[in-house]
Amino acid sequence: NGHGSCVLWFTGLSGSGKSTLANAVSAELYRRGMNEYVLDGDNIRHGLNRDLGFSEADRTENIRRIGEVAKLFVDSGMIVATAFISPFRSDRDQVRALFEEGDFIEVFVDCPLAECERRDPKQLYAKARRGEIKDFTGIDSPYEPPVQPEITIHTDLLSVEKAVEQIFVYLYRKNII
Ligand code: GGZ
Repeated sequence: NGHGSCVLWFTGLSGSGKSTLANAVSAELYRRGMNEYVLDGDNIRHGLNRDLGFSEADRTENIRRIGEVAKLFVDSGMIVATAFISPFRSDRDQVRALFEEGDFIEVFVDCPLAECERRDPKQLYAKARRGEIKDFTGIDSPYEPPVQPEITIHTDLLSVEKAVEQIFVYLYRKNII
């Protein structure tokens, strides 16, 4: 769009590293004096979207609203990083359609389920396996990986620093920063 704003749309399983990466990229952008912001569960699911749960319909509405908010940020000239599972390909494609070509950058945070489950920082996978949480992504709710993401990050193989570098290489190459 010529003024260096875009959305970095991180998608991947719970525990794959979306929030960690979104926050690390955002911190580096800030360090370089750029206008950046992170949308994640903390500031969206606890606020604007606190009426939504994890049914298929609620996830779709969650992503739709986040897409609209991300668009407002991009219109205002910011680089916005979003960190949501966004498990459904059609939902992500509908968000993509809100943006000009090149402004929507889908970042697939590709980490094997087994590794996410091994990390399990909040013990949510363990709860899902015991049936204490229903419709948990990767266990009894689907995750549809992107077909042609702009960026794929293998967080089981890369340090956070290397992953951030990979994203910055992309942003440079596309003249966004
Ligand atoms: C997936 C769930 C669920 C279910 C609660 N399925 O690891 P977390 O805790 O911090 O990240 C997960 C977060 C997912 O919310 P999103 O808004 O990203 O999901 S979506 O894009 O699908 O709408 C997890 C927690 O919420 N969580 N229940 N059933 N994740």
